[in-house]
Order: sequence, then structure tokens, then C-alpha cells
Amino acid sequence: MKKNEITQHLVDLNELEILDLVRKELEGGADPLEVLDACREGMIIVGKRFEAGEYYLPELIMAGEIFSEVSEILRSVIKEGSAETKGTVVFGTVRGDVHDIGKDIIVGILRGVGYRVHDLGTNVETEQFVKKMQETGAPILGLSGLITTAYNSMREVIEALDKAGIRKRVKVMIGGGVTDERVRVHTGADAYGNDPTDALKLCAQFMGGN
Ligand code: B12
Repeated sequence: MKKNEITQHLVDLNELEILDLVRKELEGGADPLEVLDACREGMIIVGKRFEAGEYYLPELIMAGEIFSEVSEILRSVIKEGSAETKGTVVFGTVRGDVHDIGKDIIVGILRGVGYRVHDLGTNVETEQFVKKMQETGAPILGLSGLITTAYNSMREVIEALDKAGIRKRVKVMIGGGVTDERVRVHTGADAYGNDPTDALKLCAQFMGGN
């Protein structure tokens, strides 16, 4: 697979070229998760350029839009969910954070493999998460966040689940950007993940699979 080329097209914001290449690669049998990985690498480089002052907000927005378009194509090839539900998951990007590309990818993939996912969107208030967990009785909560302040919002959600008396029956996974073990400890989450494969593994574990 022309992984580097996909990454480079994203970094250079070559919208038409990347969409064309991704379609061709998928037609040729490429793994959608590998295409996703190539794009993610591109996004990391775009983020670094933004940090270095080489790219500005318009470039960041453009990169986000291109990634969303690629995700749409990937979603269309990831297999449809089976009639049987694997479990219920509530998902959202926490308060103060509007990044949703990664969240949408995970939600799409979880749905694709058969989970019922309630996607609450972005900049979700703590109370909304608690309310949805109570309403649905979902055993899994997925929190996404990319900016540093999101970590406190995640922690708040988990504390609120505790106050509502439902923390023990809920498994919380977090992710997005540079989430790691330190962030997990800070937020009090049960687990963290860095990509769709992690999300799938964690959900299977939480549901008592392997
Ligand atoms: C695109 C982008 C934007 C777009 C977002 C568009 C959208 N619809 O989402 C726009 C332009 C709106 C934007 C805005 C801002 N951004 Co921005 N953005 C990015 C960028 C370049 C890419 C993010 C992205 O989509 N990556 C691709 C996806 C696929 O990756 P991902 O989100 O990490 O998700 C994957 C995994 O993390 C994981 N995952 C995600 N969630 C979860 C959840 C669970 C449970 C699990 C298991 C896994 C998981 O799976 C996903 C799929 O692989 C990053 C740079 C970077 N390196 O991340 C900066 C970045 C995140 N942004 C940054 C900043 C500073 C901002 C702004 C504050 C800029 C400003 N001055 O206004 C605002 C914040 C607005 C807000 N309140 O949220 C900083 C954050 C720095 C920090 N430490 O806080 C970054 C790191 C750029 C940088 N290097 O400075 N941004």
C-alpha cells in the first residue's frame, strides 16, 4: 500500500489526490485500518506544523475536512453491523473540546462491528453523560478529548458517575491525541486507547470477551 503517499497528500492538503488514491487502494484490497493509520500520521505532522507556526488555523481546518472525507469512504467499506447487538456504548467528546474526527471513526467502527452506540457529539456536558448512562443502562462509556483541558472534563465525568452511584457498573475508556497511562490515572478511567483496534479490544474485554 502507498502509505507514505497517503500521509504526504494529507500533509500537503492535496484533497483530490488523496481521495483518489484512497479509493484506488481500497479497490485494490488495502486494509481500511492501515489507510486510517497513514492519515493519522499525516494529522500528527499537520499538528506539528501548526505548533511550529508553519501552518495556521485554516490549514488545520482543511486537514480536518480532508480526514473526514477519507473517513466517510472508509466507513462505507467497513462491514455493516450484524443484527445481533454486541453491547451498548455511550460515547462523546468531553466538555470544552470540539475535536470529533477520531471520535467519529471509533463510533463508526464500533457500530460497524455490531455495538449499539449512543453518540452524544462534541463539547458534551458532564450531566449529559450521566443522564445517558442512567437512561440506557449502558455498561461502557467512551470519552474522547484532544486538548489538555479535556483531561479535567473527563475526570469530572467519572467523578459524577461515582456521585450518581453508577461508577461500579460502568467501564470507562478514554482516548484521543496523546492520551496515555498518566492521563488515565489522572482521570480515574478504567482504560485508555490510542486507535480503533484498542477501542475494539477494550469493548470486548469490558463485555467479558477476551
Ligand atoms: C484537525 C484538528 C483541529 C480541527 C478539528 C476538526 C474536527 N472536526 O475535529 C479544528 C480546526 C476545529 C481544531 C481546533 C482546535 N485545535 Co486542534 N487539532 C487538529 C489536529 C491537526 C488533528 C486532530 C485529529 O483529527 N486527528 C486525527 C484523529 C483520527 O486522531 P484522534 O482524534 O487522536 O483519534 C484517534 C485516536 O486518538 C483514538 N481515539 C480518539 N478518541 C478515542 C476515544 C477512545 C475511548 C479510544 C479508545 C480511542 C480514541 O482513535 C482515533 C482514531 O484513530 C490536531 C493535531 C494532532 N496531532 O492531533 C490538533 C490539536 C489537537 N489541536 C490543538 C489546538 C490547540 C486546537 C485549538 C485550541 C486551536 C485554536 N487556537 O483555536 C482548537 C480547539 C477547539 C476546541 N475547543 O476543541 C492542539 C492541542 C494541544 C493541547 N495539548 O491542548 C493540537 C494537538 C495541535 C497542536 N499540536 O498544537 N483542531
